[in-house]
Amino acid sequence: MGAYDQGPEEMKAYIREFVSSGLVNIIGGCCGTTPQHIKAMAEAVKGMRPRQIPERKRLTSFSGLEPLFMREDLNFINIGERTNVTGSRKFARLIADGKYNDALSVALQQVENGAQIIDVNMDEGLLDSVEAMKIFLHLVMSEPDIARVPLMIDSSRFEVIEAGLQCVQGKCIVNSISLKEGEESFRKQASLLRKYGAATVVMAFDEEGQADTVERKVAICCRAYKILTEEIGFPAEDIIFDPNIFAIATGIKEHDNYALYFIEATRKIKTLCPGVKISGGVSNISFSFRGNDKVREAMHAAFLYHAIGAGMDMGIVNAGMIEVYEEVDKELLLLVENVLFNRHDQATDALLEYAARNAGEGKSLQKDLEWRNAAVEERLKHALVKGITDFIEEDTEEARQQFSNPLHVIEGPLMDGMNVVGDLFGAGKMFLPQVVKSARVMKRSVAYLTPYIDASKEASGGKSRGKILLATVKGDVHDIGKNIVGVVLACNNYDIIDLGVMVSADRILTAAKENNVDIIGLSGLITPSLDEMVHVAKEMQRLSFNQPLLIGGATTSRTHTALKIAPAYEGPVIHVLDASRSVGVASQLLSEEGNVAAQFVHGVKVEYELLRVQRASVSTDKEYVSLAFAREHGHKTDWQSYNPVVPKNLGITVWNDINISELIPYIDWTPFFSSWQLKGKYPSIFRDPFVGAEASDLYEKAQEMLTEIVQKQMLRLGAVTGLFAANSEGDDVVLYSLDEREEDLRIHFLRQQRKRADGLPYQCLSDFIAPESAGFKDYFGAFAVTAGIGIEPWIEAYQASHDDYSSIMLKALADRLAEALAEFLHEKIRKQVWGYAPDEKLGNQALVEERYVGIRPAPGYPACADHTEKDI
Ligand code: THG
Repeated sequence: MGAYDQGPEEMKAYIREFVSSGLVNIIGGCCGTTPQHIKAMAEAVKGMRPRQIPERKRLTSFSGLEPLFMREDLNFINIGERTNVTGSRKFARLIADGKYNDALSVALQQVENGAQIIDVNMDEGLLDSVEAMKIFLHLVMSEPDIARVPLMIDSSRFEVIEAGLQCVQGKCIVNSISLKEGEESFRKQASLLRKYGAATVVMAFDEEGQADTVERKVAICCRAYKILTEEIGFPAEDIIFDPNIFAIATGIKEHDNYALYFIEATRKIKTLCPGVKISGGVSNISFSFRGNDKVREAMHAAFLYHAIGAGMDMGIVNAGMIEVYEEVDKELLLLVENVLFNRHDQATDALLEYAARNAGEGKSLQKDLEWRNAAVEERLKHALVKGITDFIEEDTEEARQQFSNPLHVIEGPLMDGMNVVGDLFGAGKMFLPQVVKSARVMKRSVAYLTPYIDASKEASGGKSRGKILLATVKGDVHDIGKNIVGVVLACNNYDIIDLGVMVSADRILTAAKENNVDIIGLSGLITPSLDEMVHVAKEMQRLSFNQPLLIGGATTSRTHTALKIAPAYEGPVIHVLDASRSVGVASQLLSEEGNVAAQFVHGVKVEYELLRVQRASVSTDKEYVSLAFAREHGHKTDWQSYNPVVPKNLGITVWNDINISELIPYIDWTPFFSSWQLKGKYPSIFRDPFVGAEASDLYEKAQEMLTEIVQKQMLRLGAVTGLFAANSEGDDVVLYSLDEREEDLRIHFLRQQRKRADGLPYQCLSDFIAPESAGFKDYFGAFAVTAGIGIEPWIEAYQASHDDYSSIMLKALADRLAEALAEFLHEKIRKQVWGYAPDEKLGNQALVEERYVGIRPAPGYPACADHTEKDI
């Protein structure tokens, strides 16, 4: 409470009111507090009880710049192991050479590859570990892309840990303390960590050394748990036990059960020590196979799979190299699990033999085709799951001859295959491009069967699970996401009525009525679509619709849906986060089972109501300043010291002779992957433990299609640029005619009005163009591009051959090419046409990062949010 402007008596009244409202825990005075004020505070609260702090379920939580909450239902947490001088030769060399900045990139790579925490270890004999820890952590803290994740300070020397604790912000994890030097030292260290507010790993060591049996692991952890929670007051959720992962398959018989013991101990500790988490150094397990990454990764994948099942919560891993359990070669997996579970005496030898055999090449072609020897049902299933179209017609024909009814081919092996795909996708083990490829196989097979089915006068296709109407709303032309949802739903046997893009509320609702649809789904990518969706919802209310309304697309959110769309319509309104959720949502909504649908709808209603209440309580009402005030406090440029470069060519240029092949180097690939719902940055996405393989495959297919686009001239480009003399006039920019004598056009920009900190300008793009009063003309450019001319016949052809994969691929590439064309032209303008940066030399990455001089704001985006200016 500020005391300057309040006398003690005034303050007393305030405090009484606040305290009785139950909102205040602690009272204190800041500026201007006098002893009288303090006395008044004491008197004000005399006889009052402190607020009862509500009981909250305590989650394990850590933080970097961002918090990391370990919810019960949360997946396993990856801790990056490579910033460890004993765990990575590369990192060790960089630190030894004092190349700390390069060493930082090791940390960044771990984060980009999915590490949610970074383990830092500087324990090396020749290193001043305290100093190295300090320098490195300080650098990490200044790198927000790394510092956003919590840190794990890894050292067996407590002074290194303490030095580290003094460098980090947020709540980190100490790795580790233990009972190896007895209880007294353990207590002392734990109490100190408590003061620093850190969580800690506790190794299963005691005065006798490392615990290597289940009994000792469990006993030591329980002993530590008792001391920590009962004596030190260390919160259970801040304790992470590490029951020791040791190398197996070492050839020493005593080591053969180490994996089993860890897993068993994990299970026991989790029940005996409520609230704690379990971690371990995963790569330790495979030390015997150093040099054979394939075997090591398989061991890690299998070990994690079973250890997580037993309750392991987190692990120190090489974040870029986690194999998916399901993806491990089955032969290898069996050998690995025989070793992990010590199933027989020859298990290690068998794995060693495999490792020797597979030291060199990957799979042979022959092996790739082995699946062709299986029964036809299996082949169909395999083709579906793997998305292979090569043999689909011949296999379908063979199946058709075997089955008494062609419909049974669909209802049998094809649906079985699609169910596998659906399950894997739903579980996050398969990714969108794979699903779309599977759908292509399905459609090709169904198309082959359809004439036979018609001939046998059966109803066509599987039994429909319901009719869903999809549309991109009026004002929006984006449809890649919506098409994907359509494909995913269609291969789950929903009938899809896709009205395309730019669809008015009226058309949507008329079509919904005519077709008697079960669900209406709206999609949108740009901000104005949100208002249009609200409008559709209102119309549904007015016209007494009752079907569920699904909301999806890049601009949409659960919060917006709950706050703005759902209140407009009494029927169910549900935000669908991405294509993988659409099937789950649709199947619950249309479930005929008991009250599944009613319960689901009720659940969403409650959730959205909660969101609305939360929003209302933390008033997010933004404060705005008046336009006059904002204008007065705009960005001030010293025009007298500015000398605009006169463009070499003023006026309009139509670009007719750009080749698509010239644009390829300008493609920004990251959004391409995100349009396929693969999350990650190009190129590190290729090393992503989850989507890496799929991303590589997708990229390869994209390259093939780009070659085809160039060779067959599938797409034509269109581009117009213009450079004009200009002056600003308030928030407007006036463009002059070519002779620069008269005003030709006026462009209107919006000025920031959201309240900013004192001294910060309320900017408008016009602030960056010289006003007439500067005494000279400034310049302004504009452009429009497309890379989609001639795309329609190709899309139609793909659709006709049931190839959604290629259809989506072509659209996604055309989108990237349009962006690349903008990038390409902007560079031409800077270097040649305007010519203010003739010597600029930037690679693609630097262009993506906008490291050039000048900006390229787009109408509809924050710098000039007004879409209506596009017409001008
Ligand atoms: N428990 C706890 N902390 C730990 C461990 C543990 N910290 C260190 C270690 N064990 C976990 N970290 C690693 C890091 C790397 C490797 C193994 C464990 C590793 N590195 C490759 C190798 O040695 O073959 C190096 C390859 C390279 O140089 O590129 O395997 O158990 N609490």
